[in-house]
Amino acid sequence: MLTQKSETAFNKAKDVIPGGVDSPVRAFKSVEGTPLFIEKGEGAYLVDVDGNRYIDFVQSWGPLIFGHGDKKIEDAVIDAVKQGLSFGAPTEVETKLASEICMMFDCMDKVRFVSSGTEAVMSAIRLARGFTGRDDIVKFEGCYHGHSDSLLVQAGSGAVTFGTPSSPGVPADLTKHTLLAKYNDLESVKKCFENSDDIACIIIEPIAGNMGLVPADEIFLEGLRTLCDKHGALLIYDEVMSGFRASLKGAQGLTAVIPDIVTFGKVIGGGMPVGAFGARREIMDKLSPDGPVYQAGTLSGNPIAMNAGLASLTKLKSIENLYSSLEAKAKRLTQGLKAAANSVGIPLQVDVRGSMFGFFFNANPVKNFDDALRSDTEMFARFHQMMLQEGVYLACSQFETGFISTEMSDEMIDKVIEVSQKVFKELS
Ligand code: KE4
Repeated sequence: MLTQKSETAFNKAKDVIPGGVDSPVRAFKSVEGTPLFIEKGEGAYLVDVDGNRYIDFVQSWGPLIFGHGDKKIEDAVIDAVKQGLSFGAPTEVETKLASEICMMFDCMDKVRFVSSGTEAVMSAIRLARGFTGRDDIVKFEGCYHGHSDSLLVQAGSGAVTFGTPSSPGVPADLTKHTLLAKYNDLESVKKCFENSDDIACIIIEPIAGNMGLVPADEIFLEGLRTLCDKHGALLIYDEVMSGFRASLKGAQGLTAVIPDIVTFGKVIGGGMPVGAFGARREIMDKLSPDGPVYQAGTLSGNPIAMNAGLASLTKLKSIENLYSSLEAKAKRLTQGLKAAANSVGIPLQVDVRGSMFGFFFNANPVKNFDDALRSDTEMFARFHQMMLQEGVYLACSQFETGFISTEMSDEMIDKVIEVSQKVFKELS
């Protein structure tokens, strides 16, 4: 693939945007080569400024479950734009989307919209602290919940890719309230409750996607629920990534353990900037203007984004067996990659949850962040670069998750597997 125009564009971008990107993971720092500048998306494909086409397993890091240029979502946005871009006043479409979401989750009577996953999680933490009157929170090594100060501690995703899990600029005075536990390790969580009687909440990605794909064990989630009930803390599921991706109900479609607060993002906006957080009435009514916990946003519930989200959600609900067919494709891909790698002696751990898939260059199963860090990131970087040369656009970090969209056919998946056979052979 010739990528001269991307290289030129990247050099220009670096003059006026830090690192040339508006979000660090896009800089390709943990893999080789120059980030591609994208001209357009078409169904399952991306087209870069040099005219190269790639099958897109990133889908804007999750939102585009229907691929690029979905007609229903596009039409909803175009119709909404004709009414005006933003009013800073309530609109009925916000109520419609809120009702659609609340009726899907037993734990949710109300939901509030914001403009990003970071904002949703930051607000959920403040709400949990306000509701319980406590200051400490428990998070897990390797989980990423956006870049608000309290949570940028031993984060996954971009932060760990750069090997700077706890970012400069975050006051120690703040992060002393953030207790770290080990994913899938209940003893480490019990220790947090021994060390603090001021824990407002536990926040977890119930299906971790920011250390690579690492699902929580059911017995582990049950243990978290029991600990929260015993100590009067709230359980927050961060489903910004897994929401509407692992199943129609996200992780909650796959576990019997019910959280107190849920956060969303990505798919819920259909590709537009949307985040959300919801809970039962007694918790949500603590929020301003009815309650004392302040939270606000100029473009929160923006009608264009709401219409995109509503079109996305309506379509998700209308397709029979949507997630079983997406999961079948995720399994087809990962089993094919595993067989191709193993056939030349390269160990590969793979896993799927609905339309989410992950793989680790690792000889052992990955159950937590320490396991994930033992993966061969050098091998990952070379694999990523060689697959890109063959027109396959994978997440540019070992500590991310891949996605299947409805626009991907078995033939496309089989072609990717065929390409990987060649690449693994060269790598071995
Ligand atoms: P945003 O603020 O990026 O919309 O959402 C933050 C967030 C919160 N919670 C979870 C579980 C998330 O995965 C994210 C964001 N995910 C990353 C990709 N792993 C976004 C990509 C990026 O940072 O550019």
